[in-house]
Amino acid sequence: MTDAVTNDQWFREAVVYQIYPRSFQDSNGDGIGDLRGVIDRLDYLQALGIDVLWLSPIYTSPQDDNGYDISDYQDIDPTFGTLADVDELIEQAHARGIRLVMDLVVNHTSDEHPWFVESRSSTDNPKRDWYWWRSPDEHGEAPNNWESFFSGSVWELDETTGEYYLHLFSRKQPDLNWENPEVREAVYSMMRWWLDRGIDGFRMDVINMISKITSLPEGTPIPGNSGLGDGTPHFLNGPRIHEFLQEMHASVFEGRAGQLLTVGEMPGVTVEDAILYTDPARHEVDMVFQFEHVGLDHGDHKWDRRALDLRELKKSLGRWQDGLAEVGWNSLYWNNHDQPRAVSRFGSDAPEHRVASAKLLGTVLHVHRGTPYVYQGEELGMTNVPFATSDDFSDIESVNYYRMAVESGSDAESVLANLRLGSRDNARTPMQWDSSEHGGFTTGTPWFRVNPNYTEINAEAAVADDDSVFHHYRRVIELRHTEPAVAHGDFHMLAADHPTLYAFTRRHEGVELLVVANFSGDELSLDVLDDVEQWAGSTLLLGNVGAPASVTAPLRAWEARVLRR
Ligand code: TEU
Ligand code: CA
Repeated sequence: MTDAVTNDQWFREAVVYQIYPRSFQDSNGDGIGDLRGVIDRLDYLQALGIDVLWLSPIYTSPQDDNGYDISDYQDIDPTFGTLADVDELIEQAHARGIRLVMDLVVNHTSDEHPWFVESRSSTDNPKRDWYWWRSPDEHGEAPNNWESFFSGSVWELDETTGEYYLHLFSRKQPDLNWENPEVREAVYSMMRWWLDRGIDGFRMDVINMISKITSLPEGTPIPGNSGLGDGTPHFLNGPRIHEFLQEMHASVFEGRAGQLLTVGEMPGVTVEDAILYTDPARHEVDMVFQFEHVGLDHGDHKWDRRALDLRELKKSLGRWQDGLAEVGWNSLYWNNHDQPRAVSRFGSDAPEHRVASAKLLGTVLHVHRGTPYVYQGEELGMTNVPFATSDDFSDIESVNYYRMAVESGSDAESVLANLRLGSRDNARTPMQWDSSEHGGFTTGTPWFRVNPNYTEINAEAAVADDDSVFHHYRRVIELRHTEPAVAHGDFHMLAADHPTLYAFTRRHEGVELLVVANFSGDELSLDVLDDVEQWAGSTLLLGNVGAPASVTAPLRAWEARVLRR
């Protein structure tokens, strides 16, 4: 830790690794990853050099959305293990200098959570107001036209009382009513309970959706979408969101010893919002996950995919770097359990380019200013999956989209093509540990088929090969720990208009770093940079395709270099 970092900004030098427990490592042969499996792989994570582990949800859940539908916040789903396993994981992680961050899913619960079971039982139940109940409109239909993130209306008619409840995600994920102070206190007390148990913070699921405009106004109609509309302006970054987050901070985090981490997942967040959310003086969250750069290859709707223009990517990420330069802090990610695989999306998964482009992506991302996140398998250059038919998909979002799109007359083949590019299932196939059956993920039948390329792309092979994507990630993570300019330097984008060169500098206390990366399979001269000759005598800190002829020589296919002077 350098003097430049105050104790509560420790995360500037940290790298986070995300585990999707269901797909990480099965330990008991039931085909589903579990906590024992995570504990068994801690040495692997320590070798990679990460500082923080973020676990996707492991709480009791009907698994309608793979655990993002929680029916008991203070117990563990038997699929994953027990509370005693979590205690052991905390202890074993801490023993290796790794902090543990848990997923916090409190925009909604499962419909099987006792709170909702009570709430739906009658209109005068004390917990009725814990969720969003509304009478049918004057035509006996849903209270408004909002479209759910998982297709269809956000409203579900409940037979018991003849009223509708709101669910922004699946009908098994009813939204909690944060207007009710009892709801907020129940959540805060649950969070305190987890921190008391020894965890080191929370990744807060869709946390910028908890404050809604309480009149729930109609959304702007979505063309061709059977009467549904876009409700997002009425629940993203809503009127009381900052108040709620400050209250949470005061009630849960204030005065706690230790180095905690809070990251808010915030679809639709702007740079201006993020400055407010992450300004340390405002006591809301340490950083946010923003979605701008992962929306650049979407058309009007998530499922209309279009080619990514590198200039757009640089413009977007560059704006976030500039916007949070003085106040606040960025999260940096290409991948998580909701996104297709980075190497297939931003790099190239063609056999001749996969390794180089995966390393390039790691280099570029990790040398930005912000806290980088590695999603399981990214450090191996795991790719998208060759899904053949609609039956190969598992995720509720993909399955619903396919059904609805085909029902409403879309061509099944083009729907499938969109799914192959954009489905969250690309990220959710099991971790590829070795070349044995099912990639060493399970001795039983895996809940989801392993990507057939596991025979070549797997952790055992990568750890044994000093030139692998794994060791490159290890080196770039180490760079954040050893080179203060990576964690603390300023950021300056270069050649913003160039279609294939990603180049920027970082400056800190008399040291300057230059990152140059060739996002193409063609050779690329660095002459497009104004003063490239000034870097001729600089040191090559990190490269990805073997020693270059000189530090300023033309970049080979998918080559990236980090120079220091
Ligand atoms: O995701 C929130 C979210 O808005 C999207 O990333 C979502 O995955 C999808 O792209 C909608 O089109 C979070 C979780 O990360 C996700 O896994 C959950 O399904 C969702 O919230 C509900 O809890
Ligand atoms: Ca298991």
